Amino acid sequence: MRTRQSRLTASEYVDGILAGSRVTLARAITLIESDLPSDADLAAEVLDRILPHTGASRRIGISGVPGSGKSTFIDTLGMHLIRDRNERLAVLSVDPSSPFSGGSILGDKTRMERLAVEDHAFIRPSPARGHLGGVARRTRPAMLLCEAAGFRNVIVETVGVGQSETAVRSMTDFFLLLTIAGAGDELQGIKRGILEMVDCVAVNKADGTNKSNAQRARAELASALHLFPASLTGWTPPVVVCSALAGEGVSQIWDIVLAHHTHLESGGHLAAQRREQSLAWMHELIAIGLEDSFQRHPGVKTRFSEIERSVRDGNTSSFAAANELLHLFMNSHRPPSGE
Ligand SMILES: Nc1nc2c(ncn2[C@@H]2O[C@H](COP(=O)(O)OP(=O)(O)OP(=O)(O)O)[C@@H](O)[C@H]2O)c(=O)[nH]1
Ligand SMILES: [Mg+2]
Repeated sequence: MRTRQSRLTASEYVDGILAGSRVTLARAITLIESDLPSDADLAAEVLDRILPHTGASRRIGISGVPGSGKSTFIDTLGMHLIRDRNERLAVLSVDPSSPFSGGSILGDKTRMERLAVEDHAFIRPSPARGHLGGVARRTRPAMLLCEAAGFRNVIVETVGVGQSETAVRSMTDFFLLLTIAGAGDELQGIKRGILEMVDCVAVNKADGTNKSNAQRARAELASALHLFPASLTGWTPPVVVCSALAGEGVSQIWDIVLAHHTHLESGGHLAAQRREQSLAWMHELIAIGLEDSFQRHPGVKTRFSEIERSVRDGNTSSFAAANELLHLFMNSHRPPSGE
């Protein structure tokens, strides 16, 4: 584990990141992921100072159910970007499973074998550990650090469960859903809510005997998406097939990413969307901060399990219970002048 002495100063973090040092970048991400209250100020200062150097990258979210091929896809895409397009990319893998399994179900680095050893790629798992708002608190700042370190493309991978998708969607410019052809109903297993926020859907594993299934799934998804109201920016999400394993269709998907970026920029939507996202981020951080100090509040802590039990046993209404706890919390947070 990292020792206290090894902590850098804010300037050392900032200079290292801006100079493109991967080591400093990795350490800065560790700093912002820290739960230690003593790290919070330093983390905030580093973030503040690198902020003017962010914003130049394409921010891409990729989601899909476990096994849909996200890691394989990112590996193939990343290699294509590095080799054929002279790009550099950072990959942040959000793993909402970590609080429960104690490990990673993303198997992040292992399935990005080629990318993991590339100098022009930076791969980092982003634990969503326990906390609600792990993405807001850890992944989004990590993305900004990667941008400041000069990565012009940041890919945020999230497994298609829970709330992490919405959180990732709200920090990226382009949201790709990777899916696979199932047996029969292609819409099964894809939550409608996700289809409403995609910029592109790719049916992966369109290879071998699965090719025609994938084509059929593509057609079904395309007609389903057709029924959705047009997006505010006027972008129609394309539905395509690809094979991450065979490397087919991946370059075309990157062309879609670029076309979308141009589309957003030309209409002034990119800046507007990012401004809205920044604002939403602030709101979320406030909510998380409040929740956090509520949970840490000594008075609340003392009463919490007792009140929970009382609600479970039917002796106290949820309403009264919440009120009591909130009052406990707020009474010690009143401004000095009082009411
Ligand atoms: N045939 C075929 N298999 C693929 C393709 N892409 C991925 N796979 C296989 O599908 C399995 C899952 O791939 P991953 O890339 O690990 O999928 P993932 O979405 O990252 O999975 P999680 O991280 O567990 O959510 C692996 O065995 C891959 O080799 C593809 O295009 N065609
Ligand atoms: Mg994966």
